[in-house]
Amino acid sequence: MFQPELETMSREALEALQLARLRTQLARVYVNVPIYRRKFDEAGFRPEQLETLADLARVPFTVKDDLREAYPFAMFAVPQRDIVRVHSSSGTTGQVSVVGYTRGDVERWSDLMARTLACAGATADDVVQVTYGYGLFTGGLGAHYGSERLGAMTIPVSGGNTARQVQILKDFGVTVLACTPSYALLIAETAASMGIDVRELPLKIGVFGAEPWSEGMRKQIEQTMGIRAIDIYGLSEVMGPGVASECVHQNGLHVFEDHFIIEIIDPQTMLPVPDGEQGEVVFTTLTKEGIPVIRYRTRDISRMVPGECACGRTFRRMERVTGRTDDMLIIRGVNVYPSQIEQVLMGISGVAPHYQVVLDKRGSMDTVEVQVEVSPDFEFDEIRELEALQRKVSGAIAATLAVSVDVKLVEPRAIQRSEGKAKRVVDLRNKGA
Ligand code: DLL
Repeated sequence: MFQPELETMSREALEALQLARLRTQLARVYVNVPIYRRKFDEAGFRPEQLETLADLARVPFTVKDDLREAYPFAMFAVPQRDIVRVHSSSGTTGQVSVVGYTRGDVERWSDLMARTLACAGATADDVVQVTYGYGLFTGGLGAHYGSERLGAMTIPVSGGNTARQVQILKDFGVTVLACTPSYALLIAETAASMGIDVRELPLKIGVFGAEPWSEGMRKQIEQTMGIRAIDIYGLSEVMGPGVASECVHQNGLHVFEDHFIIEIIDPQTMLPVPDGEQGEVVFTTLTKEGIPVIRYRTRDISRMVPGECACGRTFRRMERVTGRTDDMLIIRGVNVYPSQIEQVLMGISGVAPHYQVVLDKRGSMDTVEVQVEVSPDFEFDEIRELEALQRKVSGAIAATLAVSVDVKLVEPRAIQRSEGKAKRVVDLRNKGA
């Protein structure tokens, strides 16, 4: 563990720490951030009314639109001269949210990312290839600072140029790869085409995140690369990567609760769900100075994992994020996340882990088509086998998700590869508009 005294704190001590930090944080944002003052006033809440952690339920939520309206800097809680770094969310539509870090924030973030890497089993002896993008995206610099803080040899490659990624992986004796899970697959695929078997390289750990991925995808990556693949989670608005991470037991992601309070709510009623049930993840930052967020609705769907973890960390665990409420498809009344479709596909031999869900319109009817590549060794010209495989895939989706969708098998490499976050849903419904 990178900070064992903090990571194994008793729940009692942890909750006392959270309460003290929460009080300070609420008082600070009330004084320094007009948007929070207005929201608290409208809700009739004053920071000094917070007596227990449960009182947090009385504090208004913060949503993405608050940050968008505050674009670029209106939610910063410190004078601009105290900000030493800016990142932004990777929002593809509309205004992005901009986040600012004080020197102290960068310090704490580095610690939390060192914690994340240690959680994954990395030490100062490791060689870490940082393949998350460097830039406004938080992935690259976040992992970079954490790796240096851990004392590992850090290779700042950033994303892209996949053949070079493979070369470095091999030549530099890389032991830890940090990138999105979908890019890890592309790296493995590219290595194979270069005649390199990743399983024979020193690589042993992957710290993968920034997009939803299924257990099936994990197995696939672990087998193809001969590594342990660890799920790491975070978001720019809350800090970047380093909010929660799996440990080597790979059973839920430990939320770094000394810095973040997690709540799971029902997105319709906005009330907490019963313990262990699925809902929208909400975070409150306890130590962030630049841009603290209070009860920030992430739109990510998860649930808390009950029980203690064998690793000894006392931080509670959240289950892998299934998807975002924005990405949820409603197919003939059934709610489906792309990652659930992925999980089904991963269990079928003959198809490759490359897929896209295409939404379109036929007349006034919405249509959903799952496009998935057949495995490279599959005979694409064998029409009968192709049809059989197609029936198998749609049958498996219908059986598991209780919804029937059109399935189109495509040739190997027909689905566009991504060097960062994979695009799983393609929406063609308004293409003419
Ligand atoms: O993706 C931060 C990050 C970088 C996390 C590198 C992990 C590794 P954003 O670009 O702001 O920040 O996107 C945040 O990505 O709300 C989730 O929807 C999704 N996401 C992040 N990690 C995971 C994960 C970074 N492990 C948004 N599983 C979040 C599923 C994830 N979804």
